Amino acid sequence: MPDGNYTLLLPSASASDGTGNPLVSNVSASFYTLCGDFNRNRTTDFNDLVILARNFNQSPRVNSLGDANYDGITDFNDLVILARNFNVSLASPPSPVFAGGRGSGSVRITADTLSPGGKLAASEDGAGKQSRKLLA
Ligand SMILES: [Ca+2]
Ligand SMILES: [Ca+2]
Repeated sequence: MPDGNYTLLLPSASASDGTGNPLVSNVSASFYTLCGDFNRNRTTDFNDLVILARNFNQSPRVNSLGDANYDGITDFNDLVILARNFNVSLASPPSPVFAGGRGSGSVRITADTLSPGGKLAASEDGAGKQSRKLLA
């Protein structure tokens, strides 16, 4: 997986539990990959090199202990990976947007939000802020 920001988007209608109940709402999870970023601060720098050096030629090791290639050993191969990616920073991603655009999920309207003869207008702006207005 190339270095970068990723977002997993799971629309509520696309998954259900064992009895067929759909998800209550859309689910999203953001993550990133940056080879050599052992302390997970989105930058490969001297601090990552120190982590690698402290764990050099040791096993078993995990990524947070300098194992950049996930083979369980922190060694020269991991140092090469860090060196190739040294002093690289990865900016935080923008907010995730579902394929249908913001607001494509459902808006729950309950009886107590409506008055007899009233009409409820629900909307969402481009930044994801929801608003509801009772129309007379
Ligand atoms: Ca780092
Ligand atoms: Ca390794």
